[in-house]
Amino acid sequence: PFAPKPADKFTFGLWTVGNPGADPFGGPTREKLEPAKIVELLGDVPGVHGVNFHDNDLIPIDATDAEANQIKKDFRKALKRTGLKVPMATTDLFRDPVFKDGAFTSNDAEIRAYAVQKVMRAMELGAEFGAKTYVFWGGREGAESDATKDPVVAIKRMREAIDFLCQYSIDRKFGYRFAFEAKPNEPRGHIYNAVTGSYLAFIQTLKHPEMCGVNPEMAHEHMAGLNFVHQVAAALEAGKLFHIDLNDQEFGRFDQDYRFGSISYKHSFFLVKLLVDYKYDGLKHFDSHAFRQSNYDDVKAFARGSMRTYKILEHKVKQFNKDKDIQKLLRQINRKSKAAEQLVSKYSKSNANALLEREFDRKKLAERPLPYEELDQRVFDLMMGV
Ligand code: DIG
Ligand code: MN
Ligand code: MN
Ligand code: MN
Repeated sequence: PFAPKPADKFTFGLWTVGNPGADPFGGPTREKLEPAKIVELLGDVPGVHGVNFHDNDLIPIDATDAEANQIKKDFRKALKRTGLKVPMATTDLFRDPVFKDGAFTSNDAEIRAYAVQKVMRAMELGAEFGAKTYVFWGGREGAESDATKDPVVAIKRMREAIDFLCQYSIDRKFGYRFAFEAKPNEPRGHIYNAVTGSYLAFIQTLKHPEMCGVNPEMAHEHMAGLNFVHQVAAALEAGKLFHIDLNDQEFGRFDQDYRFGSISYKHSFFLVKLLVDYKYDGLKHFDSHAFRQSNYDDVKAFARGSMRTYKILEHKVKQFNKDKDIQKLLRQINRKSKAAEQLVSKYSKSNANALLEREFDRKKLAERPLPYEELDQRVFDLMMGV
């Protein structure tokens, strides 16, 4: 049981299962694999839907045209052999030193223009492989010292770039939906648009808000000390959950990009419950990587485990939604009142007057039982399989 299938739309980035295990205090512990080899590795893991890439995960920034064509040829062959799709593409606007002070928000107009050009070319590359979702993670859009950049100007520069690129996507008929990914810090001391909510606000100020949504990442909202499920709920409710980066993270740490469900079972359970209850049928991308100690066999176990964990939590959600005790408690804690609901559901002068006249027994209302200890322990039992 818990076997994933392509219809689950689980995806991995070339940079996730291909992560060679380096960290700020140590070099790589795994050999660097060519893109085609990474596709083959994912092909060995049953049930994967697709593989995503940054432009430079696939084509190194200094590759010659001949090298680029060879890489694409090998990559395409591996995709054909494994049946994997390429549903999402994105741009590396963070690794190269030219972006050391930002890309779209750089203080240098030449660099801002170069960043937009780089995205245009990367959108073309993604479209070549059928990607329909384009992610923007502004890893370098930020500051260490606010002496260096006016944060209001930074927002305007970001908007200028995105409005331009939306129009470019429309003109080229790429059919992309843009998904913005927030992160509060790292690698910059502070990153602009720090949380998913910031992007939900930013989208409303764009020329083409309809083609723009968000790509919330669990580790990133947890780094900001937020409840990831509530951030995703806000995106869902706004019809803006265009993509999601699943992983895990200890609160208050650097970006750990742990395997999904490996740290916080409860938050992961309620995230899957939200996606199941609201029938999210989008891509489920594991933006995470195996431990530095793992070899590539264990990386495959990481990929298998990511999807299996999700399927197990899906099964737990079904149990939760069927559990008699839990459902009875949920009915009990939600009190209906036709009269009260009618009054506030639609404003009218008469409703306003009636509401002002209405008597509320505050003391009685405050005494209504809310057996939340009872309820929360049912979740614990469920999670622990007792
Ligand atoms: C980091 O969480 C970012 C980059 O890996 C990439 O740009 C994006 C795509 O999911 N996530
Ligand atoms: Mn130190
Ligand atoms: Mn991350
Ligand atoms: Mn991510």
